[in-house]
Amino acid sequence: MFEKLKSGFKTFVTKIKTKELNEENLAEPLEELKISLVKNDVAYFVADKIGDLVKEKLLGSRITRGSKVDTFLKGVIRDTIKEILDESRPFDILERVREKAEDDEPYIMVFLGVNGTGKTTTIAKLANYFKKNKISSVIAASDTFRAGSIEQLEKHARKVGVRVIKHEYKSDPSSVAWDAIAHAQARHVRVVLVDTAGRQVMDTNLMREMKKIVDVTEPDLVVYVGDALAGNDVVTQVQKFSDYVPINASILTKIDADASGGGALSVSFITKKPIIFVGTGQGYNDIAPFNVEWFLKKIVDF
Ligand SMILES: Nc1nc2c(ncn2[C@@H]2O[C@H](COP(=O)(O)OP(=O)(O)OP(=O)(O)O)[C@@H](O)[C@H]2O)c(=O)[nH]1
Ligand SMILES: [Mg+2]
Repeated sequence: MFEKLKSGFKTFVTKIKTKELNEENLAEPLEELKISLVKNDVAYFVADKIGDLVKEKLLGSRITRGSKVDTFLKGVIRDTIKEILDESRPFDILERVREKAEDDEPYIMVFLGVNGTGKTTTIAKLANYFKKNKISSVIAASDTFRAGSIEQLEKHARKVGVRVIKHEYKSDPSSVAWDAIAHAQARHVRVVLVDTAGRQVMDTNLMREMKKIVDVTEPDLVVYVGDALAGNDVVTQVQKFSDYVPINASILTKIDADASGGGALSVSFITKKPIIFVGTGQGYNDIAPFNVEWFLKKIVDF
């Protein structure tokens, strides 16, 4: 995962051999770096921003005599990525859940996204993750739209060992979510995970339905689930979904199959909201909390 993004940074570092850096000798390597970022799903203006930050940092400091050029360059890249991912946005889901639990209220999460991004699988993974952390959860089968969705969700839930609250197909997804919340409140279940149907932005009926789910449930967290393989499109999708509901966080799935890796940078920078988890495979344990150090290890560790 992320090999291509890493190789773009690596090429940049190997290209620069001198300690005497100036506008002139940086121009070409920087241009190449930007091109490689854009080719690997970093949105154009985010790539530009990265280029500017790297340049500013390189020109603004001197490489001391004893230090190696490549170590210095890697440090600059790390600092730049940290700035783009904005470390001021760390997010600890377990802590948030525990805070609500102190008031004996469930932590409500609604998962949204276009078709097939991995919402239902991610919910099963998170139910499993909470279970491992001794936190109870219940899932609302609020995708009452797609044929087979409820059975698919029940199958996952059975394997993970969590309860699903469901109604009939075609019933109102908000009312399913509402029942799941009532269930959680009555039984002191700590998290409600609301599965919703995949939808396209052009489908205004489904988009309005989504808004209703969020209005009715008043979730603690609205999570956009994006498929890393969709690259730059994920950014466009999140932005369009945000026209209807406030998105508080993202989860990027299928990063195990994503050699480019730029999506994470773009989504985080453009939404100004944290990426809280990444999906790393199809199994229930294939989910990892996303944080800056973890990401840096993948892309600047060469
Ligand atoms: N490799 C890989 N596959 C994943 C990951 N997450 C989900 N998938 C696969 O993606 C496919 C779609 O997953 P679903 O969870 O059904 O997606 P969805 O968003 O609920 O789909 P709809 O409800 O139809 O919109 C399944 O085959 C999953 O196994 C991941 O992190 N890595
Ligand atoms: Mg689904």
